[in-house]
Amino acid sequence: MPWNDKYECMPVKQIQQFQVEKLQETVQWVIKRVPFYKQKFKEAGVKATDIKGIEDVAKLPFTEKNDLRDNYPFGLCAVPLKEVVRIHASSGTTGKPITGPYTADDLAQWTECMVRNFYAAGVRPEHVVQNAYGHGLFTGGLGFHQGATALGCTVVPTSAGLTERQITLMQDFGAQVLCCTPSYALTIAERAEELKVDIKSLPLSIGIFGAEPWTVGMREEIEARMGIKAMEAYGLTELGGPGVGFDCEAQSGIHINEDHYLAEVVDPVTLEPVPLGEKGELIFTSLQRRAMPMIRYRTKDITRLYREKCVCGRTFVKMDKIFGRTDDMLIISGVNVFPSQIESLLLDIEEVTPQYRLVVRKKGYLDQLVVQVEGKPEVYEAGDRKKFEVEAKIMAHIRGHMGISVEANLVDPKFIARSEGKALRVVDERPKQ
Ligand code: ADP
Ligand code: K
Ligand code: ZN
Repeated sequence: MPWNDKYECMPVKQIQQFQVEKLQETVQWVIKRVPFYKQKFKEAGVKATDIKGIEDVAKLPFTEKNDLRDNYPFGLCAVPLKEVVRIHASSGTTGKPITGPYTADDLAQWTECMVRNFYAAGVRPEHVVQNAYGHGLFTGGLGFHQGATALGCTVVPTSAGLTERQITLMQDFGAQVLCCTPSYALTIAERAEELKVDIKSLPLSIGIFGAEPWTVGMREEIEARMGIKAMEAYGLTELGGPGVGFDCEAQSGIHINEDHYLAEVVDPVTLEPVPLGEKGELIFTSLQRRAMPMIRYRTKDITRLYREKCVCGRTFVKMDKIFGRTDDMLIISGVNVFPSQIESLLLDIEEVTPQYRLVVRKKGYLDQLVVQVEGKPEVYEAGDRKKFEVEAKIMAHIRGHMGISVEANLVDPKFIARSEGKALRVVDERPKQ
């Protein structure tokens, strides 16, 4: 049974009707309170009353990350600061940060979404939850904290980093649940192996991982090395943080909390809606947030949405694992390449570890992709010939599946920086234009 079956199992027609009502409310809310939206809706010539059915969302203007940057810090805030009880922020890699303000009701909304995430992952009040997401401005730490606390779990807020201490506390407190990014889970697994601590023999049995793209291959790797079920958490600061979507025991797609978030997929170039089941850019409209609601926010995440009867009983629409971000897409010899495609091909090769990095360089007029990956210890022990053989194997595997030529480099053990949060997968060494 889901945590909140009234909504999580609501018939599709009914939940869509609910979404239409909440969408009208949200549109009215922002038009009245945020000059930016008032102007945008005026330009687009739409009013809240134009929304009659769920498909009418397509009449509304999009919101982009730059709109948040341009209106930093509180230009998109729909309530006076005295009604704001928390501000999170996302650093982003370039330019100004963006802010995520919350009213008290927004915090409750977020907590509800996170409790559903924990519950669907199999977490129960009697569990000890080690929360190794970064605590601070990043939404991961406090979002997971609130959800596990509200569920009644025993929460251990380790935050990210100090990996050996994570392992010691995991043994001492007997955590059944670990929350962190998938790349940090791998860092913890590796450190435990080096310390000869067998995580598989510990009580740990559930991981809730998210905040960065990871492939099914990576999930299987983490599950095998830690002896756990690795579950998914999806979200972004602009929509309030984690809690937008989560996976269930079927582990076959991420249910979107549809009573709180209206999801669409559009063609990233034409911005036209694509049919259910087709890949494109994911767009979200928040339906119950008040401090900074988002209208048709362009996530830059590429995935597809689909509806199917799920074994868990939830009726919420599902999305595939995030394939990549339009930001991270590389164009190599005219072919679009997402880091996740390389990741899943590397995980097929038994002689290498999942520690990798992609370096993009300019070679003449062409972009060249260098895949740096660490091999397993046996490869280095066997000498240079074995190393060349594995490199050739990687290049052939990638060429065979993607039709592109890359350079593969087996780098020294520990060459790739270990992640404690979001892993850096792509290093762009091309001259800035
Ligand atoms: P920033 O934009 O600074 O990285 P956020 O924490 O808001 O800060 O990041 C949100 C982004 O993280 C999403 O848009 C998505 O690209 C990625 N993300 C979050 N959860 C997942 C997940 N489960 N799978 C893949 N990507 C994810
Ligand atoms: K175990
Ligand atoms: Zn399900």
